[in-house]
Amino acid sequence: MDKRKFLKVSGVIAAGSLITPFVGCNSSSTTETPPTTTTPETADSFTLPELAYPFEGLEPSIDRRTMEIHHGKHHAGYVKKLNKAVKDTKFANASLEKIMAGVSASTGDTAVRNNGGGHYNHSLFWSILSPSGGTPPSGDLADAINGTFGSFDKFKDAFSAAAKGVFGSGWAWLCVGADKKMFVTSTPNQDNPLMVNVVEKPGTPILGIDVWEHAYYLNYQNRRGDYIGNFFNVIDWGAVNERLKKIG
Ligand code: MN3
Repeated sequence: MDKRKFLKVSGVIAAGSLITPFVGCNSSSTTETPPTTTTPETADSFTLPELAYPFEGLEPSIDRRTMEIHHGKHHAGYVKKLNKAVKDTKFANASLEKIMAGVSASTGDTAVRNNGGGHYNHSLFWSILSPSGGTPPSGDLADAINGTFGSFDKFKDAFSAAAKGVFGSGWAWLCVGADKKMFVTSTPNQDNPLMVNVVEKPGTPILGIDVWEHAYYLNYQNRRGDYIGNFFNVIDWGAVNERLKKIG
């Protein structure tokens, strides 16, 4: 850099440094608080939903420590990574449902697929659990389950078998298909039946169980079957019925 150019550049820097204290003197609050104008592009679209019950509320079926880590670490991690993954992609500013419908099996979508699924699945999971759960379904939901599976016990067997049958990490689901028929299915990892480009049998999930080891290992270790059995003690069938009603 020649001397003349150097002086010109340093002159600009000097001018800039003179302006800053002047603004500070004029309005001290603007120098101490961060800018209030946050652009939508930099805002985190997805946030961790609060639980409607305390961490210990689902005991003894699901223990407090598992809930703390599962919600506060695992789910929070999916939310954080999802916000990062959608940035500057075709999924930026899309709803979670649109993202689920849009992800493909291509490697370019992997981060959005895994973390978007993680956020959707856990949000559903917390919402269908309740400390006062466990009372078997009634009304239209009971009729639909009985009509599809023959009885509530037969549904329970089918759902439990699907949950036990997940090899490694994944989820089992009670879904409603586009034909309005109920079915039980399972998905690996953080996939779910809303991912029409990914799963074999798409549908809208109304009940789901997380069978990743992080969902039960502290309390149940390798006894996944016991965890699945006790999961039925805390299912909020009213919340499941609300999800069924929304499908119409
Ligand atoms: Mn989980």
